[in-house]
Amino acid sequence: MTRVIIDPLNRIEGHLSIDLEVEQGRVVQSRTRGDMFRGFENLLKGRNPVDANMITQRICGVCPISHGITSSKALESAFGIEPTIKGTIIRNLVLAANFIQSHVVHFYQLSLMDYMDVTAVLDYRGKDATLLNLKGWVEKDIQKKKDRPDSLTAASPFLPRYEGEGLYVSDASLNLRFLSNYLKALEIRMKTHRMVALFGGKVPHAASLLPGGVSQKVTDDNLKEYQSMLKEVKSFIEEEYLVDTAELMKAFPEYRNMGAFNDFLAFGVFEKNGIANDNLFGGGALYGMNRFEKVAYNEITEHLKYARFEDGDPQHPSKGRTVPRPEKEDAYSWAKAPRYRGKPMEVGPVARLMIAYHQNNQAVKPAIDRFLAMSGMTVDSLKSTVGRHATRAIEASILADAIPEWIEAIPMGEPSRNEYMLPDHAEGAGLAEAPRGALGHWIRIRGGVIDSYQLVVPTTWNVSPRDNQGVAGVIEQALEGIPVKDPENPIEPARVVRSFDPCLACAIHTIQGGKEISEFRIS
Ligand code: NFE
Ligand code: MG
Repeated sequence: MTRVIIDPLNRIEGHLSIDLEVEQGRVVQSRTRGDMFRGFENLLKGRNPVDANMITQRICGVCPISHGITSSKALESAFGIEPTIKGTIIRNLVLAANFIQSHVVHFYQLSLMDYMDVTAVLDYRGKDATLLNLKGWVEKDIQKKKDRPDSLTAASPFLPRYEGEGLYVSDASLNLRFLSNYLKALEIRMKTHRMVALFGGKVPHAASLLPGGVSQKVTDDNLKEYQSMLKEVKSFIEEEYLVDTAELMKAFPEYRNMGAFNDFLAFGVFEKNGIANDNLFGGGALYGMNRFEKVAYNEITEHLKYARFEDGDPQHPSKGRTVPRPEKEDAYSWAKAPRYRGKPMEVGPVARLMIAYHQNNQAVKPAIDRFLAMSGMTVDSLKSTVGRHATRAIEASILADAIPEWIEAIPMGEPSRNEYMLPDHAEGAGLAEAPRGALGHWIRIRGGVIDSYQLVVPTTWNVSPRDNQGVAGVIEQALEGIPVKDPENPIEPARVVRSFDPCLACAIHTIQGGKEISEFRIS
């Protein structure tokens, strides 16, 4: 048996390590360890309930909009109010731009380096100024490392990397296409951030999201600017992002059967034309593409046996507690283990798209079918390591298509926000989706302040440790059985884990305070 530890797994959000036992070249056991303790659920206690809106966004810089909207929903449900239609559509515009931003950066900046060969640029003989620029820089940086072997890196962040025979794309033109789009994606990310800021007030943490709707005005100017950036973003998605993920699926056929999971959960998101309960992506629990049910929200629990928190029976989040126990025996992760009807469930773009496919959702299924026809893939292949990347591109294209309809439906003369009154005693739940999957916030208000605030976040579902029955989490199960050809260069598990787009900042959302580690003086 060989023990393979990837610690930390880089190019993800937050701190995660992967601990594998490998026998005869295959993973026989895996553990995902969330390695940091934070504390947001606890620091919300005793505060004005509306603070949750701003504080939960600070859990993460990648999906703050989802936290801002989901906490607004939790507060609305506690306050007994609804958001306005106009406010709901504006939230959709902000959230859709944030989804596209998150998906694009995940594929191009965080994942593609597992597949493309950046050194292919050294053989580039064409005239594209950006590629020539990149080539010059890579050459210079590699030379610098040769001249000064003590320098830490050459051509970072592209190198160093896992090495081995045939690990990376060998086709020169595909490598150049990937590389050029890696650079273009940085521009697209900037544009999508601007789209968020137009109606969110700023990025990454939006100021305009409030219970009852939004505080931002809709004007001809901000609408036009948003629409013009959307046009550029949409052509990038259609001409580059969809094609690149299809090419990835073709180039790495072994990954079309690797890292799959079969049970899916989604809470639903993007109210069509701002109408409550009529979502572009519907919610549900789907088992193996055939058994489907509406989500029974009381069936969500969090297990604590292997998490670094005080033990207790599995609890629904409305009754959940977050009491850190760093030294607890057998505990190996700061992530709790969420379960639905006692089972681990994959959340995220694959879950949303598989549920839509199963429901024959006419706003979503045609886009999936178009991708399958263009790429020659099957729907099952989307539930895989390379397929997960494609589902994000498909989702981005669906959003880019849906946004103009929502804009048409904005009731311009109506208010963006309904008023609210702070209740003394109340409970509420906010249920929506973040780029990485189903997101829930549960609040209890006592004496006008927050008595309890619990979040169950997408990555917590996917990266969960074992539950009280010893059943492994989604990523842990997805890793079991996969090959690891070279334990010194464990690229297969890294690819599988990154395909889930984990964000440990979100998953643990709980700050270790008070301990001085070292002192720095900056002069
Ligand atoms: Ni920090 Fe997040 C998303 C949330 S986590 S990125 O998407 O909620 O899984
Ligand atoms: Mg939590």
